[in-house]
Amino acid sequence: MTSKTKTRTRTKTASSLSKEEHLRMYTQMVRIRTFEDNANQLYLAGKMQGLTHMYSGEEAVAVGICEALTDSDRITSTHRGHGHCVAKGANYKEMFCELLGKQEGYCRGKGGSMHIADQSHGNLGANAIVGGSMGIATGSALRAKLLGQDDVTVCFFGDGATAQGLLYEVMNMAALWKLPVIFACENNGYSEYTKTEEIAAGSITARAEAFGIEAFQIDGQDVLAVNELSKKLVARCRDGDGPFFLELMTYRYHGHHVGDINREYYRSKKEEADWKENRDPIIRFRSWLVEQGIAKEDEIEALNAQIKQDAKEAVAYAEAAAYPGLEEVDMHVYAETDPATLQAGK
Ligand SMILES: Cc1ncc(C[n+]2csc(CCOP(=O)(O)OP(=O)(O)O)c2C)c(N)n1
Repeated sequence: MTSKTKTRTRTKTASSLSKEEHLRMYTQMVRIRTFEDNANQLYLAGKMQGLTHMYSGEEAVAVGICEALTDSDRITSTHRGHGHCVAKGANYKEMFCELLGKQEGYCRGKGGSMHIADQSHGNLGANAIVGGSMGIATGSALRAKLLGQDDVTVCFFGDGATAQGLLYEVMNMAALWKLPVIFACENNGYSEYTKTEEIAAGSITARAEAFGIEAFQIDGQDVLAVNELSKKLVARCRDGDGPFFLELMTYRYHGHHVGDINREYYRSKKEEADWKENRDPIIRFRSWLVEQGIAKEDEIEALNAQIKQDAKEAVAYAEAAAYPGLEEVDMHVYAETDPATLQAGK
């Protein structure tokens, strides 16, 4: 049965969350932006190996969804994964150590930006393969169902990843088996250097509806709207009512990756300025918090300053931290096996 796409925009009424919950959402969004600013500086200073894909501009998506989850719930992430990692509860120190290839990083420095994982908070990992985590997320949801556990898995991916056949295999299984998984498509308008409408025919939500999956399109720059809807869908997943599909309309401020500087051949400066000036998720939420009398400007400035300081200290810590020893080269790469057992075919 096909359900109609529901478009969600938040009404400007007061939210039912506590001051603490509101400020936590604000803090988490600023922590993502600040992490990214520092990661960009590390890259530009030649201190970070490899590339990184910035999440700035998309913070309300990761935070709105992850604030609806607990540590027992799982997420899978993408090549643009810093935002998901921070939003799911990761620490700056282990994250910066990971980006710089240091032993104290979440993956002992071997994953870097595009393979960062934080199992302690249920982040099953970023993935450099576009769409590559869709099977992992659906498998995680199948595990929960088979074991009778009530955790939910959120699968983050970009609009470009809807071109991957795997999505259609896993949506079919998830729908047939009523798995507790939420497919969260971050539609930032581009797949590398190509506009979404040039690579994706028809409607993105209709793809999920074809499998009988309830699908929603939502303003991904409105953290409260994303959080409100996510909480409802997570609760319904726990009740066996999953899966669901979300298309979150958002925008990335930087280039596709940190090296993508001259972008005018595929998108205009005017367009970038419009999103930054008029639709920024942090500025919007900050203004709303002040307007509603939930926080004062000086309180917000103090939070911003604290986050900046935390990042500065974590970067200094990571820069001074040790690299893994040579003896770690094949650690966590090969499974421990007993040759005698293997030979016996057991
Ligand atoms: C299987 C695969 N094909 C191609 C690439 C190269 N690639 C990296 S990111 C990207 C675009 C992804 O676009 P989207 O899914 O919309 O995510 P966004 O970068 O916009 O967040 C491509 C094609 C890849 N990493 N993996």
